[in-house]
Amino acid sequence: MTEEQNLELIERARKVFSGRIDFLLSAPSLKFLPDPAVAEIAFAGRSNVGKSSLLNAITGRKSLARTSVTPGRTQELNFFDVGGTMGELPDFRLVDMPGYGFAKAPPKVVEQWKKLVRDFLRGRVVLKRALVLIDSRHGVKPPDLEMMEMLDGAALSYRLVLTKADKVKASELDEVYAKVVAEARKHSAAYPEVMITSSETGLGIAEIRAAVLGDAEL
Ligand SMILES: Nc1nc2c(ncn2[C@@H]2O[C@H](COP(=O)(O)OP(=O)(O)OP(=O)(O)O)[C@@H](O)[C@H]2O)c(=O)[nH]1
Ligand SMILES: [Mg+2]
Repeated sequence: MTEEQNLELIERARKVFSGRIDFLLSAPSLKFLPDPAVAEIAFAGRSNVGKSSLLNAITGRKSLARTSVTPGRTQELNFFDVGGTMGELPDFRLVDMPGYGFAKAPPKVVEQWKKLVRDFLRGRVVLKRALVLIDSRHGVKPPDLEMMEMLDGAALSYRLVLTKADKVKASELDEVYAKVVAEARKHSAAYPEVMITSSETGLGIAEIRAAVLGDAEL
């Protein structure tokens, strides 16, 4: 993509995400999923990594997706319609998912979330991409690797996105970024480019918005 095309996509994404966005439904299990009618982009990552916050930052709405300081806030698959006019199908959908790797929830509940997320990611035909969020303070952890390997196996391509970049010093960020880029190279379904974001400061949000729109239009 040329610089000009990239700027054009960023501008178009700004417009799309400042238009209609509506919460559609919350699916506690696969039988409650909406009809697979339009493209979907899913937000995955460990509990508390900032999935719901990133979704809010991308859509420019403070509390569209519910966030919390307590890990385990999002417990269902939450669907958001982006674009489209009233009474018509949206242009595409964003899916906010429960986090993985949360040790404090009862094991049965953790197992249930894990199954829901896996089955969705593996079997959803309209899913174009997953975003796998990685905390800038922690880098790639074993549960992230497990998720990445699962996505490689399912051949669902994904973008690695560093979150909470505002929480670390520039030198630390450089270091974790280099490590995550090196990890991305080892995974067949991972994008080689790693994105850096902060939902707090807005860093990288315009770029990820453009990436999401580009992915949804594939
Ligand atoms: N400083 C800072 N804090 C953030 C950022 N993104 C999220 N947070 C905080 O991190 C906490 C968790 O954010 P959520 O968006 O709820 O995380 P989640 O990944 O959706 O969590 P679960 O739904 O529990 O899996 C909240 O207190 C957010 O305010 C960020 O970019 N910078
Ligand atoms: Mg959440």
